[in-house]
Amino acid sequence: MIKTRLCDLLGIEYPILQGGMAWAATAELAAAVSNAGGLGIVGAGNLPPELVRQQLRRTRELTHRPFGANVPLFTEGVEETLQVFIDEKVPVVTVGGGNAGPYLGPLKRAGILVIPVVASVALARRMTRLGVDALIAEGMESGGHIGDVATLPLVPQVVDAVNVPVIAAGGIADGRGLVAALALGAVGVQMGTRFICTTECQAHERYKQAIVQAHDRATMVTGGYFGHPVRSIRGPFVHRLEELEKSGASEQEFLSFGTGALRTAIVEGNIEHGSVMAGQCAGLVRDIVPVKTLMERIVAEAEAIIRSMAGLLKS
Ligand code: TUI
Repeated sequence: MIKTRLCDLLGIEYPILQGGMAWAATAELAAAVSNAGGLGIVGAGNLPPELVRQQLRRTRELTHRPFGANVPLFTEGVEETLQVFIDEKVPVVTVGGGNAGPYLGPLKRAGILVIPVVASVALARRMTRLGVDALIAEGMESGGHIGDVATLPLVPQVVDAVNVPVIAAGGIADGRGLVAALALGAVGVQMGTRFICTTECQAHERYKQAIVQAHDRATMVTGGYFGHPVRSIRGPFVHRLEELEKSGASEQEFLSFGTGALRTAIVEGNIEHGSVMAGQCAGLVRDIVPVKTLMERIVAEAEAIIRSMAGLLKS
């Protein structure tokens, strides 16, 4: 059994969080992850507040265990969404995509555990000074909106810089990734891409298949020129974005082309005209399994690795 202080902090069995992916991280997925001993997280990005409330209530119906909610700070109406988290007494809130500083006070006063996502040591330090409960250090191997430092160097630098528990994210999809994260000083992992390929995830079958069929170099980053780098699986939509970027399109033109594209791919299954956001670990994902099977597999693999590594120590 792998236990870390993250398990005590969050009241969970395994040190595994599920990323709060907009449109993909619904109540069904979050509850399945929490019921399997991890921390399921409802993704509220781009959802109207009433739908967020409904999703949170549905999660509570499906699990009695702790769960979380996530909203990217760059989304419209973020304050309203955070108020719904407070009203619905969500136990844990993760926030990424910017500086969470201005939003921490109300969440903390409501007794919520707040875990910002950071992509740099500087922001990690700033967040810690403001009194966060833990941090997610997310490397640029991740899908969707990313920073520019990879997980392997980012996590230990954040661990060295702060005195709160650090959760590693980006490029992690199996027991090997979990052990690697613990070796870097993290107290647990957050996985997004891997959890899309589960039976409980409501993403369209074509989106899941795009991940299963992806190889090591299947993803690419667009939007870096405009300061909004996003990683997704290569395809017609991403190549059009790349052309727009190269042709010197305005930021407005670029962003309007992308609006709604994630929903188009995840909900409608239109992976030609939609944005198939996924991390570099898509190449490691080979099957679609129930969440419980996946969690047990990851933990068993990690335990076996830790045991076998102990054998490397020769006296
Ligand atoms: O938030 C994410 N990843 C996401 S959110 C998302 S939703 C969406 N995207 C596009 C269109 C519509 C919906 C898809 N992927 N990850 C957390 C994350 N945060 N990654 C990187 C960061 C980050 C980057 C810079 C956090 C803070 C930051 O700080 C800037 C500063 O002020 O220092």
